[in-house]
Amino acid sequence: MSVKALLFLFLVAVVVTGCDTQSNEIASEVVLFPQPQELLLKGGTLRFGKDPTLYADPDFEQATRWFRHYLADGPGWKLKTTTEAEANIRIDKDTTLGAEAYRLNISEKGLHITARTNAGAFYALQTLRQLLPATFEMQHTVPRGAVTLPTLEIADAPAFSYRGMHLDVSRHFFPKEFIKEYLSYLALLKMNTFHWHLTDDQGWRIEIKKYPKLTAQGAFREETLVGHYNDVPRTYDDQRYGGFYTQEDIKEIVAYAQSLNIRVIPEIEMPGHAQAAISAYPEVGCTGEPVPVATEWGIFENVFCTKPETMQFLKDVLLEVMSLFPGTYIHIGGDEAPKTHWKSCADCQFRMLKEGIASEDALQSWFIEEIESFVNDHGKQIIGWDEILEGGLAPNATVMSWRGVEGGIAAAEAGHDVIMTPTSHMYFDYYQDSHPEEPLAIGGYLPLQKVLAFSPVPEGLSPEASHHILGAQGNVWTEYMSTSEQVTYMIFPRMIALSEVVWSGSKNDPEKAYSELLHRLPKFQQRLTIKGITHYNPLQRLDITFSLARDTLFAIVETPLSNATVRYEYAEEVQTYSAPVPLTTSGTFRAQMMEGEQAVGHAYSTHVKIHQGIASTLSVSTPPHPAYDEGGINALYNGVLGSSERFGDGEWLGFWGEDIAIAMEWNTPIAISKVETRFFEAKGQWVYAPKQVLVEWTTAEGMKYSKTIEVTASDTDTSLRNLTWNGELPQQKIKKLVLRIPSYGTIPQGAQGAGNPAWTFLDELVIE
Ligand code: TNX
Repeated sequence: MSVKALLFLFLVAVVVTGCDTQSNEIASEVVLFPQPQELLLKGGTLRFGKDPTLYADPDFEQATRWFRHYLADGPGWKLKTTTEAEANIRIDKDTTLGAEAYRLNISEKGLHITARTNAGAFYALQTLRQLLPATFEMQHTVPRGAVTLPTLEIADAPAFSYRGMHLDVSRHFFPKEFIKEYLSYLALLKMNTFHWHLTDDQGWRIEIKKYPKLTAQGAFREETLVGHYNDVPRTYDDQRYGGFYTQEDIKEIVAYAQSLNIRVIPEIEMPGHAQAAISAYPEVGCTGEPVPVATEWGIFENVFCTKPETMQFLKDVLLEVMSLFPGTYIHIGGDEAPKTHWKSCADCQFRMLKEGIASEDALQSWFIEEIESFVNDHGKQIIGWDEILEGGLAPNATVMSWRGVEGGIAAAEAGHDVIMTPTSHMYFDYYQDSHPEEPLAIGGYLPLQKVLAFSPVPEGLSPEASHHILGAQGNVWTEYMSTSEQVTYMIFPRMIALSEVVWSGSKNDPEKAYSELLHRLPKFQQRLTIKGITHYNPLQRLDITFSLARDTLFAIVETPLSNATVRYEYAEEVQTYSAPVPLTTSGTFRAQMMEGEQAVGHAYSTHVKIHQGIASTLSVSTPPHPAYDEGGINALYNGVLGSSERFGDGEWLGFWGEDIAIAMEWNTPIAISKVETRFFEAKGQWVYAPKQVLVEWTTAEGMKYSKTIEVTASDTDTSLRNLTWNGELPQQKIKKLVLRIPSYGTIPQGAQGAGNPAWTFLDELVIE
């Protein structure tokens, strides 16, 4: 641990009073999110009174305006401007500081902030905001009395220049008021970029004056899928749904974002995810056939054509978009564009012939480059999803690496700027807890801890390439979030962890950082609660792992805070958890957090299956992919099956595109009556089960046999496929069993992720 970190730990342990003379609010610690780079508590206090006075450098007018409103709206204080000598709060310019850096010095005499830019001054004020009581977030009808602040020195600056949050408003539409709310959350956590996903197959949400039907028609769908995409059969709600932002709305939001030092990056998806636009103007597609605005999720073959008229249409759209968004970046999508229509389209084929383009993938590159040069000519830069790397990257493009970090690495090494948003760590539409009552989500599993452990700069990247990693972003795809409450539930507290990664920096010891974050979290939760923001509470979660020690299986229950009590039920006994529980018979292990006799949070239950595989020595030819290896190979023979809703929990292991061989050996040969395992199948997330598995076995006498077994559909779960082999094994005792599991291969055309390698997810190898 560094000296700085030690000092910090010591300092946060010092309790400082933050009490209100009027209401005698209880003392609290200095807790800041994201954590500042340097914080030194001086041990004294400053009474910070009603109607404080301010002197600020005129360049910080915007930041101080925000603060004036904050004090007027919350505690009901007037912030009066005065002379440098008299002011309680002074904000001075220091040209030696970094662009977004600031210093905050609270002494017995007053507050002194220094910054180089308005952004730095604004972040200093966000820090001050978090030092003030959380109740200041509420409107006070009677102005609040003075508060006491700790004397301290903070020197702070962000680790990354790109600190982003995304929001998909196409799959579900969120009104302008909520977008502003969302922006205010970003500001509180010193995030500086809002990636606004404005168009997709399920709705076009930005008014374009030249093409009014884009919103008049393209912003509304006839109905929406109910439940999960994987449900069989799919059902729909029979409700017309939609909405859009007028250009006036957009201007208002952009101006509001600017007042919070947030740049807004609009995303206009092309050439794929374009069905809503094509429904409004069928002629911009390849076939000219009318199509409806999509009513379910997925990828669709109706993509923008490459004919001259469509290219002109897109440029016209972009012209209006560029005039509305003053920032440098325009996101043009570029992901998941099936080339089916391009292959049979005379216009696209003619374009290929004329321009000497060899394949449809290369045609996509041509398309992106054409759009890029148009955008560049207007003084702006494009960002695209990492698919834009395929077939050659547009010369000045910034890449958003989402399918993993590999695309980001390749782009950074080729000298392009990169923003890291891998599904494994940055997809806030994935589940965040494993209890069965968690609200329906797209799938996957991304607990808070994993977000906090993310390191935007991949290990081993050269220093030059590392400079191209601008930062990271949390993605909020809203297929399964129809209300703003669902959105806030999914982003809080994961966005807090993200802010710690991109502002405070990657964590050297993620486990320790997580435990510290949990201890600090209640202070922030209080602020969320006061603001009426729905959020997930990780302090009530249980983390249950099943682990082998000396051939015995143990259930280990961990609670976020060490003093929590857990009651468990297993083999018909109910007990208070005090140490790992040995599991000797198959059955259900249930656990529940308790406060006295009161159950807290949710009940967790796991079915444990004691089988012969547990006592084997198991090895795997290829390690699981680091993004999905939480349980380690232990997960394959620890008596516990993974969830049928969430691949990526501690029990599922993910392999990306590789064939896998798993060997199990027994010191004392055993008789086997059944071999069973399960594969996850979530095609929308590129997870495919293999079609067949080869089983090889060696008898005690050293004879070798093999057999190919078909993988079959599960009767109970559409997201699972089974491998079951029973009743056929010879009577001999077996000492070694090998399962050769081929990857499904390349994802077929027309499916989500087409052309990419499929993932294989498997949980337990049950040997009976
Ligand atoms: C993939 S991320 C998509 C989105 C989906 C998302 C769901 C990306 C570039 N494309 O269209 O909403 O997965 O997690």
